[in-house]
Amino acid sequence: MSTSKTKVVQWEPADIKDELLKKYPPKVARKRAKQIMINEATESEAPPEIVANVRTIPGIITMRGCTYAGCKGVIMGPTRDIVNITHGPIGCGFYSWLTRRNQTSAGPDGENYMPYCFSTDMQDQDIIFGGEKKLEAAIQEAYDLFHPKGICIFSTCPVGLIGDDVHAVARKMKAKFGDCNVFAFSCEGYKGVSQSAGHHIANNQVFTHLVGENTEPKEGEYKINLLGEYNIGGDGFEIDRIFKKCGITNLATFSGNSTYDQFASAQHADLSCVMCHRSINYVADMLETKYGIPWIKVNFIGASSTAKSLRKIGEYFGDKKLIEKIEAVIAEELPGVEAVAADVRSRTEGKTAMMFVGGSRAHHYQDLFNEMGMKTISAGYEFGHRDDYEGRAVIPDIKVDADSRNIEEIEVKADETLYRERKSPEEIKALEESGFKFKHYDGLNPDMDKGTIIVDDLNQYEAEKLVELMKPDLFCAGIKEKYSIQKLGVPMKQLHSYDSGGPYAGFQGAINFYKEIDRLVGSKVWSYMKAPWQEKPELTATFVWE
Ligand code: CFM
Repeated sequence: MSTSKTKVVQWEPADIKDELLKKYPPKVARKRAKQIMINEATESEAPPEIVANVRTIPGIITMRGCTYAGCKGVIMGPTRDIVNITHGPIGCGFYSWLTRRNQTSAGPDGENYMPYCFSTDMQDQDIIFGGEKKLEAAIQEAYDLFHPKGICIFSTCPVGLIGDDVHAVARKMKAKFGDCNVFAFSCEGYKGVSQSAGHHIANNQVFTHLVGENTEPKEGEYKINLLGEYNIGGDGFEIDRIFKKCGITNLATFSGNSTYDQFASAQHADLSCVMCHRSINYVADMLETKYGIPWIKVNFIGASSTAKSLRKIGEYFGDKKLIEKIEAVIAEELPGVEAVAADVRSRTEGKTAMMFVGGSRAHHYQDLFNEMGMKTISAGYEFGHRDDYEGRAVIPDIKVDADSRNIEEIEVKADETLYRERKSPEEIKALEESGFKFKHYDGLNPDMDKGTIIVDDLNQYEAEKLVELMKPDLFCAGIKEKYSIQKLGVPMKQLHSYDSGGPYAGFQGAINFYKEIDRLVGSKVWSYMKAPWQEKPELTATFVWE
């Protein structure tokens, strides 16, 4: 494998696809071919169909995580004042303990259980005789020690296999305590094809057991909820700083730096702003159906996207005072960001990046790279669905398979007492006629150039092959990919945990990002490195027959 950084220009996208598939047995190649596409989408044409959100082929080293990770780690993990108990062997709890860099502020009450790792630590005998008693004891112990507002129970794979009824235990304990909301999640790791199923399971339960509980009205002007922002590396702090400056009241973030009460009060907001639609768009729909809160898509990754999203919020409320304030904030913040962008651009212009992250960042981060003059030549999601690639309009055409049917869709209807119309149908219509889009997001494909390579559920082998063939100046993914990519001589940036950096959202975040990427793509250190097997590529061995 070459570590030279010269670009290989002779590769056509179709050749690259063939190269990626060449090593596979025919059946595997046929399956993967439907998840590797040469982008043909343009803004005017419908993007071609991609196969997404299907099981990873056994034997392939996927980048994906499990359903438990999506439920416990992603959605519920960032809420500080709920005790999250993993019901299962200790490894699941341990490896989901503070590994996602979702930051939190302990708040004035200091009620913060995030530094703790709660687990029932199941042993062989619990698997054989059942773990419900142990779970009950763990819930009791957590209650006695902390008296939290809420306790959540997360099922790991063995719990589903042996059939412990976690929901019955939760109901029993909730009734016993009277002042602590206990509920459980059937989020066994194998439950869905990826962590995406875990998001859905978590959000359904939060919506059923928590949202709407606090009926006391909330103070503040221009009340919104921010859905799908998880405060990785402090992103949520930066977004909240900007909201505050604009005079926008963010009642509840789902779920970065959130509290029990934020979820419980979310129905008081007048607008839901959806950041990572992959993990939560159905909650925005449910909030609208049940409480009458309209929703819009926002993106605070990238300075221009941040400005655009703020303006969209201003337009929705339609209040002159807010619109002027937002313009003043943009006028104050943007020039500083643009100055840094212009400076780094002199070095980063024309450089290339690849991005294989989760279910929304592989799209959102392209805005930041565009601002630096960098091109994304290949990208994809680990667990995105077709709408994340092709846009929300394809949702009615998405085939429901056995795996997606496995994840409950909850039915909601307008709440008799809490439903309140935020805008009249005429007001909504007038906004839409002026080009304002509710409930809408575009996919990744139409935003990428023709001929770029889009790969769903990229795996270890394909990642290395892509890097070897296309030699990007930067590769973005997660910790599992980091070192193998660096060993190929290419700088690697983690876009899940941000390595140790961040925030990258909002205006200040964009500055952080430009500077860091400038340093990374300007550094030659990885290309000087040779792994031992690159110097002596072959190990020889012989069979000894006796
Ligand atoms: Fe949404 Fe996320 Fe993402 Fe996601 Fe994630 Fe994450 Fe992600 Mo890692 S909720 S889909 S499950 S933006 S943990 S904060 S970085 S894969 S792209």
